[in-house]
Formats: sequence, structure tokens, C-alpha cells
Amino acid sequence: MLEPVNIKYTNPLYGQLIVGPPGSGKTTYCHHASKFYKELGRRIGIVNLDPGNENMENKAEVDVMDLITVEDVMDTMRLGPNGALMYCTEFLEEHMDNWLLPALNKAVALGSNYFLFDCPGQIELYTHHASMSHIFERLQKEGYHLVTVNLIDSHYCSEPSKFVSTLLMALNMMLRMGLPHVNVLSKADLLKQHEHNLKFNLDFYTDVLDLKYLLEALDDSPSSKKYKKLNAAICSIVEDYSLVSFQLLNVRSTESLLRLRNHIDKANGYIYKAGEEQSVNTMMACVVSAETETTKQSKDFEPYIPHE
Ligand SMILES: Nc1nc2c(ncn2[C@@H]2O[C@H](COP(=O)(O)OP(=O)(O)O)[C@@H](O)[C@H]2O)c(=O)[nH]1
Ligand SMILES: [Mg+2]
Repeated sequence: MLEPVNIKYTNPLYGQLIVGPPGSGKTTYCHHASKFYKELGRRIGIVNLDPGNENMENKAEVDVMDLITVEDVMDTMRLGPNGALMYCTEFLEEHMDNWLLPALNKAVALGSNYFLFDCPGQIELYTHHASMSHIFERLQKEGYHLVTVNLIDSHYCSEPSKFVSTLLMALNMMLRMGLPHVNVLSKADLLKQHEHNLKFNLDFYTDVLDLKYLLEALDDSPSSKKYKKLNAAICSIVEDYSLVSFQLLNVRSTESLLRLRNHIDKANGYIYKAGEEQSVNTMMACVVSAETETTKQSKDFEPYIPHE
């Protein structure tokens, strides 16, 4: 007798969990990546999991704001913004079975199999609270191949002390999420504006090697001196784990989106899915990987040209 076919393997589901501090560019990335991936022929669905999301250019296929919003909870429960966000996240977890999973299944039935999850940015939801990680675990059990895409504003490269915090934040997130992970320095085009503040070449920030130079570059003001040992300890932890590195992203550049896509595809195993995109896209990917690091970086670094 034939074994029943497991639908999870015949139609694998993929998901990018897009996290990062508020304002780091998550919603903008979802919008541009969705457009770009669709042009490559992928069956994309945007899932907004941020109940306080602003600047949503398009309606997401699945939107938690149809279930609950931070604003409503603040009004009805008389909570502050952070408390309301916690409440919404717990509410979402409670309604996994009767709201989120059915909504995702509906999107799958309509043809999507690759989801961009626009997640809330507040870091405490991932470091001190369990609901988001329960939601992600449940998605994995449902057969989603997940990858975390952690967006961090590249403005944090402009000062060594800010970059030290960024490294710790990225490492913490990687360890907490326990999933394939890609760290991204977003708004790389704006780095141009802070170029005069950059103490090192771009690859110093993306490769995260030799952090002793970063420690040497910390300023000698009394407030910084106080934290010298702490900063040294943080850098040593980051170096010991040897996990943190960054990709640059300028969301308006197709090449930049393509380079990031290549990294993400390796991280979540999408690259091993046979028989797809044997076209212009593959050729473009080869061209991109044949570029030198300097060329790649200078392209992401190009000045921002406003859209329309
Ligand atoms: N210059 C530039 N601005 C960006 C980029 N990505 C996002 N932004 C801007 O950053 C701001 C915050 O973006 P948003 O997507 O709402 O951040 P979120 O809170 O993480 O979802 C918006 O004004 C975006 O236009 C980028 O790659 N380059
Ligand atoms: Mg947003």
C-alpha cells in the first residue's frame, strides 16, 4: 500500500522573520522584497505580525491588525504602548489556532508558499517574553522553514560605542532565536551621509573581525572610560562566539536585494530547492557573486535616490 504523501514536503513553506528595532526598515523591506521576489516568480505573501505597525504601503495578505491593534488595547485596557504590545502578542499567541494558522492556510490555498513576516521591533518581546518565540516554534512545527532577518540601522556604525551595542544586540538576538540568521545593516545608502564619521572601512563593520581596533577607537571622555572594561568584555564575547557578521542593504537597489536574497536562500535552505529560476535571475546571481567585495559594497553605498 502506498504511504500517504506528506504535504509539507510536496509544497514546502518558507518564512523570513523580519525583526529589528522600530524604524530600522522592516516594513519598507517587506514591501520592496515582496515586489522583487514576485518579479523572480516566487509566490510571496506578506504577514504583518506587528499590531502597532505604521507606514504600511500595502495591505498585507495576513494582518494581525485585523485581529487586534496596540491603539485599541491602549484605549480599552488603559495600558501604555509597551504594555499594550505585550498584551497584543499574548493575544496573538492565544489565537494561533483560530486566527493566525487558518489565515496562513488560506493564503497558502490561494497560492503563496513564501512568507515575509513583518515582526514587531521592541527587543524585549524576544529577550524577556515568551509569546513571540512560542509563535515561531509553532510555525516551525507547521512545517515552515524559517530564517531570522535582523535589520539594524547602519547609522549605528557612525560611533564605535554604538557599534559595540549593535554587536551585543545582534549576538543576543541570534542566541535567543536559535534559527538560521542573517544580520543586516539597513539603509546602507545613508551611510554616505555619515561617511566622515566612519573610522574604518566598510568591511570592518560587515565582517566583524579584530574588534581590538574598535576598542582603541572608543573615545576617552570620562563617561566612556567608565565603561572601558565592559566594552572590552562585550567585544571579547562577540569574538569568542564568532557568529556575528552583517550584510549591507539599500532597499531601493535591486542588486542589493539580490545579494541579500542569495544569503537568505543559503540560510533557510531555499537554494537546495531544485528546478527553479534557471533564467536571467540565475545569471544575475552569478554575476553578483563574481564581483569583488569592494565593488559590492560601493554599490550598496550609493547615495539614496528617493523613490518617485
Ligand atoms: N534611505 C533609506 N531609507 C530607508 C530604507 N529602508 C527604510 N527606510 C526608511 O526608514 C523609515 C522607517 O522604515 P519602516 O519600514 O517603517 O521601519 P520599521 O519600523 O522597522 O518597520 C521610513 O521612513 C523608510 O522610508 C533604506 O534602505 N534607505
Ligand atoms: Mg513597521
